[in-house]
Amino acid sequence: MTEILGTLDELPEDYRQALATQSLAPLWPNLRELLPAGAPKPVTQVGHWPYATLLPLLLRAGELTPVEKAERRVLVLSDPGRGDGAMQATSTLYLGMQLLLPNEVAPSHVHTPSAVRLVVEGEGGYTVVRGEKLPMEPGDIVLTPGGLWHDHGHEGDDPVVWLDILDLPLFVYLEGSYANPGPLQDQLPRVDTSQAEYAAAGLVPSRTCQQAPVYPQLRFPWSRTESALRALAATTGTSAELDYVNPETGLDVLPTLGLTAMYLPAGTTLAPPLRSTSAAFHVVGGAGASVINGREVNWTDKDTFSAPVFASMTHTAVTDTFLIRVEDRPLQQKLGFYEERPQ
Ligand code: 1HN
Repeated sequence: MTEILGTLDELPEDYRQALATQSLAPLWPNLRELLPAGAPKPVTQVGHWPYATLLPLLLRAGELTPVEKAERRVLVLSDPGRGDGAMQATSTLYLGMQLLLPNEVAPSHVHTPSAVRLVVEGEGGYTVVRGEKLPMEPGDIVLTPGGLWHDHGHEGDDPVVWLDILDLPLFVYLEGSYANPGPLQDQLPRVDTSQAEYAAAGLVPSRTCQQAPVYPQLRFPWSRTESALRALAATTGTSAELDYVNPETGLDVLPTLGLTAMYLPAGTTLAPPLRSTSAAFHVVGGAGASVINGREVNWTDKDTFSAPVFASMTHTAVTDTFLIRVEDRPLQQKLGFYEERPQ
């Protein structure tokens, strides 16, 4: 693969024209671009969205646009590598910061992409999925897998903000992205039953004939995640990472997206392997710095940052830090090409 391939401008103009009029194109001038040697050449660049600068702009959206006119009031975290206004943060990850004000309702709909809600701040918000009300508190993860109806509401007194993480770019690329609107769901007389059903790791409800639902747990409260991380770290005296999994199968919580909670005690540095996935990180709490492909990102509480595929990374916690990482690893593993390489 070292030989120089022919370029487009070596071809006679009349031939190029003839190809174009027949909707044809020569492969060889584009082959190296399509298949770079040894590793992909990502378009995605490192992104960093400090919450302190994002929040005032999001609150302004709350003044400018009522939720009725927005359906979802969101500022998209747009990949600097793709130019202004890209509706994605990486090749596969859509990230958006959503604002819901007290008493507002974001109407019910269902769509093909899957979503993760990571609650950033505010009390009293909730999401209803398949009729079940799921409370949203800071740090909580709430899933709305593709094909499940969902709407949001807010019973508290202050703005609620959460980070939406979707596999939307993938569905757009597949020409498979669409939604249907519907009436607000009737709410079941119970709130997030999964907290009782999966109260302890290794224990699941007994079932005789009935099969477990495909998505048995849609909410992962931060209080439980934090205590599990602290307990694990206490056994080793170092950092800890926990993957969010389906409690019935042990597999990733969504078909395309993998979620990991990370605890880095003050002073810890992590240097993970290079991974073939792009990634997004949200700072649930703490402060520190990451160096991603040579770029230093100084992050603090509630910031979000992103990394392209095969990025070299170190994360250093200045204060005790909790991060949530999202990757498209489950998708890549299904396609059979997920890879890790030493730094
Ligand atoms: C969506 O369904 C929500 O339900 C938020 O809150 C953001 C961005 C793109 C496509 C669907 C929501 C979204 C979205």
